[in-house]
Amino acid sequence: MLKLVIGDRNYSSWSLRPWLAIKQVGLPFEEIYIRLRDSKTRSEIYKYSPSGKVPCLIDGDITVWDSLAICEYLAEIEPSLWPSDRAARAEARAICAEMHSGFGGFRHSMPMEIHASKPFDGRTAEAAADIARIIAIWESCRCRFAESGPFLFGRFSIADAMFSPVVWRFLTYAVELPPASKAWVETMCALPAMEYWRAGALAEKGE
Ligand SMILES: N[C@@H](CCC(=O)N[C@@H](CS)C(=O)NCC(=O)O)C(=O)O
Repeated sequence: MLKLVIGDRNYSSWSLRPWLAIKQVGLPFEEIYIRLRDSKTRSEIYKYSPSGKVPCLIDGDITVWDSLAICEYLAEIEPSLWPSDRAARAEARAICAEMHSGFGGFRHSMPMEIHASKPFDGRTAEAAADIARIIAIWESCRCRFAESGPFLFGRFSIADAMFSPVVWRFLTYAVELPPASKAWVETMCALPAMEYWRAGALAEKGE
């Protein structure tokens, strides 16, 4: 049985990505939850993850850390996690890599905080430029793949998983969206797995 080590649902945007991918393809897995920002966090994470960070996937004697590497591993088990068309797959990989390595201004000044409503916070010039680029990516995908389904490349893929924390951030910081992007955000919010994650984040607040 696969084991996925994750952090807080409210804050751990990196954990959400592979967690959503694994839920969407319905692979059975055991979830190991580690509370972040606690005196034991570091030692607990190092029991599983050599990088000292979550998420981390354990499959028998194989350990995979880092969200994108975990998603790639899941796609080896379940290839439908990437678009089947080579050009679409290349583009999906490119935007996932861009998400994984970029948008530092946005990620730094507008962190994932599902509990919160902060409509006026976080809009540095760098964050605004990142937001514009993210919306351009979503609009471009939705324009071209709308006929194949409601996700970025039609059916659900790792691209949706990699951008899933941005959904919560845009709601927290009340980012306005053009219609196609708004529809994609609504599709994502309606996924039972996303609802489950959000409910878990809200429950953490009461702990
Ligand atoms: N590049 C990594 C980033 C992972 C990361 O930064 N994880 C944070 C939580 S979201 C973490 O484990 N922090 C350790 C800590 O809070 O002690 C990935 O994609 O998985």
